[in-house]
Amino acid sequence: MNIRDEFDTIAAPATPMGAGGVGIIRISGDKAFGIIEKIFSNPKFEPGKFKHGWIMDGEIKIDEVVVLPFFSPNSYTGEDVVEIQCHGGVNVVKNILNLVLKQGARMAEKGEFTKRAFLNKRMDLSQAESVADIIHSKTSEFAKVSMKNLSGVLKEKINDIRNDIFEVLSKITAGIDFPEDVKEPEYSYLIDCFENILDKIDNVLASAETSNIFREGAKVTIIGKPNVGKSSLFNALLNLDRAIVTEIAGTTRDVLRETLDLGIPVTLIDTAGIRENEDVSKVEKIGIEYSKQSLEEADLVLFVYDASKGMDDEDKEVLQLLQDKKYILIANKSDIVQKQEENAFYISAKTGDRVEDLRRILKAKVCGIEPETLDFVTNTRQQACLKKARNSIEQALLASQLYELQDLISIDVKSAVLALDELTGELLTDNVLNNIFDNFCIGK
Ligand SMILES: Nc1nc2c(ncn2[C@@H]2O[C@H](COP(=O)(O)OP(=O)(O)OP(=O)(O)O)[C@@H](O)[C@H]2O)c(=O)[nH]1
Ligand SMILES: [Mg+2]
Repeated sequence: MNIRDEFDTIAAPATPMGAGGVGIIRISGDKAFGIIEKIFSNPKFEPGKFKHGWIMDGEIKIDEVVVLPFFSPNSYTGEDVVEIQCHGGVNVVKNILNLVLKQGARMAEKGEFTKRAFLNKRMDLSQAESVADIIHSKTSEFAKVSMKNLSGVLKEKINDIRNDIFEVLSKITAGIDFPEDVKEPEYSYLIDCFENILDKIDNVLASAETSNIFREGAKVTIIGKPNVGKSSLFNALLNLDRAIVTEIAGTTRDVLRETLDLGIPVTLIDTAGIRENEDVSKVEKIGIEYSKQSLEEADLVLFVYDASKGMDDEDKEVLQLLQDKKYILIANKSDIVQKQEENAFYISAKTGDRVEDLRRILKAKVCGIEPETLDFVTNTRQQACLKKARNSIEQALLASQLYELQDLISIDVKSAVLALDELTGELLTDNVLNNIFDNFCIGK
């Protein structure tokens, strides 16, 4: 995708191509009104008023439509925009789009409408990126928090940090440029400022892991020795009879994966019971190997043992495999035990007792913080920019503690500003920009 200096007029279907109630074709650019006037039966437009009429190919009626005019700069892209709402059939949309292209529009590339919105300063880059997040979000909660980004929550936080950095930078620069008139700022003042800024950056970065899990989802693997009720728990959490459950040890052989929507998309993984003894068949052995492999990719492990039998040496051997993993210790079959130990989470996969509690705990463990309390998200690109800014400010802080020349300190402070400008899109290369908008779909 190229960034064009002079924007030509672009068009694309804004709704997915398929049969539907309505189809929308969006046109943006200087020629948007010129084009619609040539193909529409009722072409006198006023701001805020939609028009009803026919799309015409010469004398031939193509479709009965409603046209929505948006006059620059009050539109999504900031340019003149026209939206044609037609009947939602693939061929109707195609026919109208072809007419629009024939009149001089060019087919839009992926994300080009949003890119124009960004280049025309209708939104900053964090907002434009949240548009892609909203489109691609796997859960409704992620869509909600992305919407907060779109309304500018992250943008405000970053601007606030940037202003703080800029203020220090101005004071240092004034001292350097006008040594006779302006005293250079005290080092103790600089140290305070930098510490303050680091706190603010850390605050934004604190939600990074949660943001990533929100976006990518998390993998939760159920592990334990045979017959403890892993597959029963898998089914109970999913509320679905998905895995085979029997009283025979070694029932599950393959790794089973299902999506569990907890607000964050969780991939729940059921595995073969792990045991190391002579009479394990070839097939079961392979299953056990898979179980161990799927441990490696797990963000969180549900370690299950049979509470009615207590934790024995075989359970402990499996537990050994979890040394560096985040896990929850689950004592299953609570319906047939008398006494409960304190350090495990008692549950009955069979009766469903405490399954709902487990879902809640699981979500909290995976997220780190309650996703409902999240009021913005960051993506890995933004996190990288923030970390770059953080490093520079940390350098500046160190240098200030060592009373280094303020001229030198200002170099780090400037790089921090640049890193934040890269985040918001003030400073961007074509490559970065194209990468971002390639994640969009046509028509957005
Ligand atoms: N009483 C009771 N029985 C349970 C519970 N959960 C599972 N069971 C029984 O325990 C047996 C084994 O259950 P599974 O879910 O197949 O156990 P698993 O850990 O997947 O076993 P493998 O796949 O062989 O490793 C079955 O007979 C289940 O009905 C429970 O909470 N209470
Ligand atoms: Mg099983």
